[in-house]
Amino acid sequence: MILSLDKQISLSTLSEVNKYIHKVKIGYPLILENIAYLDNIVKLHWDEIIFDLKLADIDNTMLFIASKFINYADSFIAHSFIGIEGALDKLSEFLKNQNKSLYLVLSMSHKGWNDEFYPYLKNIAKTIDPKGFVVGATRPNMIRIVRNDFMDKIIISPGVGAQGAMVGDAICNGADYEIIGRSIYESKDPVAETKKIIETQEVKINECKRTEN
Ligand code: BMP
Repeated sequence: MILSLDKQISLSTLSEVNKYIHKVKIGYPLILENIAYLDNIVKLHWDEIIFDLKLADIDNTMLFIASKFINYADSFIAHSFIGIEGALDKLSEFLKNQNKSLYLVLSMSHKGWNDEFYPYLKNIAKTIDPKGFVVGATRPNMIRIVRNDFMDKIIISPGVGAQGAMVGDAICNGADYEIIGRSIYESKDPVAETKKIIETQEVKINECKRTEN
């Protein structure tokens, strides 16, 4: 699981949650709420800190933004639709030189996203060859398609819980990680909720493995 931390929670709660979840995704809501909080996050024990800045601009601007957070981040998320030349080519090269990774958005979780563009995005993704992709958990069919097209890439999947996708479904369809935010940080007891989600995920994954065999 990846914790999507779009809102500050107490550091004691976060460090408890961090015992169960080892990857965190940070985006503009948290950065704008309290940029100093980032210093506390990096002190915890994460396997990966993903900066979800949805980079979608010309190369110069994206490099400027990514540079600001380079010391906090292991990886960054960018939109793929911006194309290669003068945009993703330079971002990808810059992140490689900094030993950081890149995820590209291939399919979003909200209703209005149009997957008719997927063949175009897929070609960009093939050329850029990032670490992985963001594919919405609300679109199990797209997860299966992306998994089939990119067997060796990491798929991270938001949209679980608050947006309606069921815990475990994205994994059963081929995602590597489910991204969960509000269901955890807005719950009365984020630690208990985290444990509950992990248990549900395990049951679901075992169930779908059994059905596959
Ligand atoms: P939540 O579990 O609270 O719905 O949070 C989901 C997170 O994933 C949010 O940070 C959101 O911006 C992000 N996200 C998403 O919901 N759908 C996408 O297609 C891509 C995202 O990055």
